[in-house]
Amino acid sequence: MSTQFLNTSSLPYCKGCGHDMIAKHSTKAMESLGLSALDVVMITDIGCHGIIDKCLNTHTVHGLHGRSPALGAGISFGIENPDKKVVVFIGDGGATIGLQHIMEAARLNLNMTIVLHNNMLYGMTGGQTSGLTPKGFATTTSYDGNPLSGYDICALAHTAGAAHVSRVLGVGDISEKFVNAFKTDGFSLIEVIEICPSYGVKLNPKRKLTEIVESSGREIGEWTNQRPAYKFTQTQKTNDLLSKVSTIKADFKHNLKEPLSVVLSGSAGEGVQLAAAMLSKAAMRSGLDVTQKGSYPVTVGVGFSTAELNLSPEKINFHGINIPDVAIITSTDGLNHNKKRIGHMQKGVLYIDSSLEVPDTGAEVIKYDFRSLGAKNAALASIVLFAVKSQIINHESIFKTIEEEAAGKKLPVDKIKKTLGI
Ligand SMILES: Cc1ncc(C[n+]2csc(CCOP(=O)(O)OP(=O)(O)O)c2C)c(N)n1
Ligand code: SF4
Repeated sequence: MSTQFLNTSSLPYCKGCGHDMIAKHSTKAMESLGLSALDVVMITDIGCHGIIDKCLNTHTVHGLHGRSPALGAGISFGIENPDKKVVVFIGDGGATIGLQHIMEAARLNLNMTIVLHNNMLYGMTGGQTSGLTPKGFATTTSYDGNPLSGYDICALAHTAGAAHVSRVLGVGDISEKFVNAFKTDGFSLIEVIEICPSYGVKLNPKRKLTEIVESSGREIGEWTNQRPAYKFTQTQKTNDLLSKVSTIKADFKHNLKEPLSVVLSGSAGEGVQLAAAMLSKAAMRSGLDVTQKGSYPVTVGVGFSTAELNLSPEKINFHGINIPDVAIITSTDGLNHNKKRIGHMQKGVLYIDSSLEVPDTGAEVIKYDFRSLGAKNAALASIVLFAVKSQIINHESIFKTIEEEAAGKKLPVDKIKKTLGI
């Protein structure tokens, strides 16, 4: 296993960027603690500091802006081996955006370290003020100096309950400061005050880091809380979530030679998603692989309801559907929601309620009066008709699925059988 954490000494930052020194000294600290690269999960955030990922030999995860502490927390919860380390790299911008995530990790005293790259502005997007920009520090959104004080993140994390918090000037070899943070049992945060030459230096010429920190009323130092690190105490653990997923035994056969995409669409409240689920499960018990995705407005009781299904004799690696092979439309809402892509169908089949005007399409059109069975039964009737006409799966597999999976829902199976003559 590699004991070297960085795979290059030429890091991808602008010349003189404080991030360079943090990357080198923090990884030097990990090496000096005898950690091996694969003992460490590094979670990086959005921002210039985050482009370090590719230079690390550790496990790396790149988070959304401000969310790397939440990812770190999740990983920390899941790690049982105390010899593994969770280290989060974040900028002052990300720390502002995700402040609550940092506070929660500190409050719980989770086993993880946050390395806060405080260059006092948003580097990657052009030098804007962040919530940690000190009072008086000039940025591209406050040329005359920030009129407000930045958050004192060390005080916040300390009062939230962090085991170890430190504020360090990014000058000289600070690897020992990192050692103190990394060897903490519980939550540690190390705020390194550093500078971005591209914006910070240009906008604040001749200012020294020490003077910037002092004039903003902040102290360099470390603060501790004597309290135990968070321990996961839940007694009934689920080790493998997949083991809880029931498997469907294939007790029917299918006639599908290649993947088929199906869009079923009608109106909200008319059982479209349930019918799609019955079709999915019937296809699965016929030995097919299936994906199902539902979409409907946030106001779930009105408007369209669309289900997108992929049925395949092989493993499905991509579940997106642009132009479907089969469209099944049971109401005006469903038609309006899918008119455009039905118009793009050059082949395939459109099953459509006979009350609807058939749009221009290259698909074969099969009309049926699904709604004559009642609006709430139209979607179910349509998938049965699809099974009967296409012969891809045996329609009996749908009735068997309903019997086993939706018995309590009193679906009108007999009525559908009678109407369709099966
Ligand atoms: C939620 C969110 N808001 C804004 C952005 C745009 N954005 C990308 S990088 C960045 C600045 C990053 O600054 P900082 O976190 O201090 O890191 P630095 O670039 O200084 O290392 C911003 C605002 C984003 N990606 N996500
Ligand atoms: S823009 Fe600033 S923070 Fe980003 S790499 Fe360059 S010097 Fe560093």
